[in-house]
Amino acid sequence: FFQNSFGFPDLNKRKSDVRWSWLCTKNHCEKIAATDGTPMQSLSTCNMLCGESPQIWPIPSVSSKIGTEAIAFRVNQLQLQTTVKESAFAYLEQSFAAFNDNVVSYIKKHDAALTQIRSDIDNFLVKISVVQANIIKLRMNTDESYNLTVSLYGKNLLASINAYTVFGARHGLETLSQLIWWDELDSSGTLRIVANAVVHDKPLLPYRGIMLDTSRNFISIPAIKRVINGMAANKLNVFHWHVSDSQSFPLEIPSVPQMHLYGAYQTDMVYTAQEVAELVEYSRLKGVRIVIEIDVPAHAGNGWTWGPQEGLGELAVCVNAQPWFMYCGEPPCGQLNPENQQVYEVLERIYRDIIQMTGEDELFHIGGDEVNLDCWEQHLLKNLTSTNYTDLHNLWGDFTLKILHKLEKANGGRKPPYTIAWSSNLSRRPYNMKYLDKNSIIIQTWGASDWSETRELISDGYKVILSHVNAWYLDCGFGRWRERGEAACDPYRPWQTVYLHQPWAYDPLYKAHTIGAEACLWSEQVDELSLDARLWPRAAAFAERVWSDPKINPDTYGIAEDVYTRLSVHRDRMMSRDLGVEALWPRWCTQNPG
Ligand code: CP6
Repeated sequence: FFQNSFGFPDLNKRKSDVRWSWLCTKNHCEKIAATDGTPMQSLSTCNMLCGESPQIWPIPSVSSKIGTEAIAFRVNQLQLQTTVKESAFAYLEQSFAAFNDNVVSYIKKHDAALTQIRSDIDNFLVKISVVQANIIKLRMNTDESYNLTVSLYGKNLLASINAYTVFGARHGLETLSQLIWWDELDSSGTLRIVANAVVHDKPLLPYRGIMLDTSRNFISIPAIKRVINGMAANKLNVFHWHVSDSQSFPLEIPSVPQMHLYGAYQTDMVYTAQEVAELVEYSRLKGVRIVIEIDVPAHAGNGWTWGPQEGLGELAVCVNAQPWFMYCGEPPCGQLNPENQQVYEVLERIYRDIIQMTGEDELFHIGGDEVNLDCWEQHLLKNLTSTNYTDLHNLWGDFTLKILHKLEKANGGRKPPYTIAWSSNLSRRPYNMKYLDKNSIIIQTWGASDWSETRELISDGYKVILSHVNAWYLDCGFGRWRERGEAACDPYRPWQTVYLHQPWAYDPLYKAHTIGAEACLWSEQVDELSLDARLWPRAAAFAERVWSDPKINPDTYGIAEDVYTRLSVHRDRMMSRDLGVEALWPRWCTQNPG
């Protein structure tokens, strides 16, 4: 595998191969004829993998041994066997149905595949055992590890998955689906699986998230379901839903209907509480939990403008303030009014409804980023008589303590065990110690990894979720265009940048305090047209980093040879599951594996 200085296969080194014609399936190619007249090779059914084995993504972190013999089978031979009962059984049944759908999606010639009768085996049993069958809700301490073995006993193929929880078992089924492929070289095409495999696998981090912003541009529930499907295919497990911002508030809060009535872009750009509850269940079955963030006190404008009309006074201030860059990170401005007690009452209702929708998850996100103190200074305090604050960070800190109290009330008098807040000036010294309890508040840091922010937090004893802007922000760059308030995708961070970011390499302290990592997609410049391609394959690259954390090899620009092969096969696999995934390179590179 040759690379030139662009980390790309070296075209010159491959010229000699171009004289061959190739017949390619997803996983391998055969040379069939040379342009110089060399006779055609026989095209007999390829019962062995031709040079490559199935490609697992993310790569198993403990060990994997994959055999080379390939067995033809039919979908209707797949059978689930488990002694697990009741709700865990219902979970496994549905995971198995999803697994079955994934396998069916690989079939290219449906007519042929459904009527074909040839199979190398008599049956294909998938045997699943789960130790802790009472756990059907994902938590930070949920064991997601699994062991998978595939073995052939005469004409019986057995895939065994052993896991502690149904969530580990579901990951095992994902891996099993990656040991299966469509073999086009067979006369009418067939599904194949390796006859032998042993995989031991477990994640590096318990929190492996994707954040999606649905405020700047609305993203429909079917599109969000595709995001969840992609997450499941990559063993990611937290969907952080940045549902509202100053631009729009598309979420129905049943006890405060004004929020979406005033805040949604259009009446059909609303997520009903019912739809959200269904999405939470849909996601649970795919091993993903949902964390909804209502960003406050900053990033709040539309949806918060109804106070005066309804007798509650100004809930948000400096909405649409000009010039915007004096008062907020991006237009339109808007920040909650900390002096209006109604703000806290409304927030308590919002929190109660969200906790209900998300099934009382142990994670809760309170936002807290990019507060602009000049907004409060200019648009609020000058009109007030009681300005006891000489340093407005303390006003911000008190606001935060009050909303944390409301959150606790809304959660039945208990603090959510993991309350997440964005890193900000409040999470920096000296304010962090005073306002953010390091035992219950997790800080999601987004400052670049070489900034002092994350390190300072860790040395102050905070647990962190890492979403560093310079690598794991999948939106459009932090360059000169954003600084000018312009929308432009420059610089675009390619999947390699995402893949090579390994913050725990900067400092040994990072590893012990990092409980999660998240790739963030802000939606100023994305809607459903480009959502999939903006996310994939980059979020897949992220997934391998936070599940397996493979070694970074400086000799190959950090990216080992197998990464290209595995990721391009994974891309094809995701595409057959109806996800849009951006191309990695010319198809020629896939068809001419070195
Ligand atoms: N919106 C919100 C944003 C950003 C943040 N919060 C953001 C800031 C800088 C960059 C990208 C996104 N658009 N609510 C920061 C957490 Cl480069």
